[in-house]
Amino acid sequence: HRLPELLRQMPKAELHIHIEGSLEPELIFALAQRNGVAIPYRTVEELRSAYAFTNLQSFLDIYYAGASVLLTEQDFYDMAQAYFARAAKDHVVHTELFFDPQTHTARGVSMETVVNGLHRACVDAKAELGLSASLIMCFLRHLSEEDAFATLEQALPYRDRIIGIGLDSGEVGNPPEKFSRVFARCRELGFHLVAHAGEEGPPAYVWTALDVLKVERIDHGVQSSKDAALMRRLAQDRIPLTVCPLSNLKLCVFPDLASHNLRQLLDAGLAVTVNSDDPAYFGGYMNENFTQTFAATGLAAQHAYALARNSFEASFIDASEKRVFI
Ligand code: ES4
Ligand code: ZN
Repeated sequence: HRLPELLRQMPKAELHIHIEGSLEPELIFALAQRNGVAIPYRTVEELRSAYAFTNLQSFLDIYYAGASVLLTEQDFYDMAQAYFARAAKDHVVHTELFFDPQTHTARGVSMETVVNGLHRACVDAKAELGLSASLIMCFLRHLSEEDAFATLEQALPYRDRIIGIGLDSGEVGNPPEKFSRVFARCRELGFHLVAHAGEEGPPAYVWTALDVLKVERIDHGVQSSKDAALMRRLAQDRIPLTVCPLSNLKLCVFPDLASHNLRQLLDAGLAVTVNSDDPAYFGGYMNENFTQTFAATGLAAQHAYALARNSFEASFIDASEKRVFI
């Protein structure tokens, strides 16, 4: 059929992908063996069968355990390289990767190891796949703002390899304003700013991500449809939402894809994008997110064009280069 073919073939940017969430069970096992790290699963199938989530926290527990096999610069390179190869097949031509340094520095892996491995994979992706890729460092919101400040300090020697700062991990009980001081500092340093908000948390967290943290994009933001004034604000200011339909499905944010509010957000004039979030855990990369969501919600070709255009418009590509895509 023509619509799925359009969805698969159209060039697109992916703006919401946690690189640690692209670690497939096969690679987790290979790295565990390479590094002599013990994991509490005997087989790839046993690990995959543990991927039955009821909410965000039930996923995060397994996601952080999976990341524990990453030790060397080559591990980070291999993980990112596998993602880039897979994304290129889905006609992703630009991507902005989240990474969670605190997950690694807490285990004694240095910031240098993490950033060097990921950055080298970004450079090679451009040369070998024609895929442009940049890095967004996320603070873990279940940890303290003091811990985020220490992480920022460790990252400063690599600031020219990091385009932006994000906020992720368990949302409810950890509102954006918990990180107001460190985000103000990141803003002074000239980083782009984004934050997860309104994934499981209330519209109030989207408001404070915008007005206190002063982020340029909202990651997820699907709970915004519960607040009409917030919807008007997002539309008026064309604040991008990086929506992740299969993630929302697997974490039970919506009972099924047909109930997803992607169409409602688009129809309200919001700058919505479609993304994969943690594709190894949520059962699909970019094209699966597009084809399954379009099939379930009855979106059409004009929505596909809008979503692709939005993904480039919402990206942190330089304005001069952006014109090539839009
Ligand atoms: C995440 Cl789906 C999601 N939400 C919040 N934080 C995350 N980190 C990785 N995936
Ligand atoms: Zn996310």
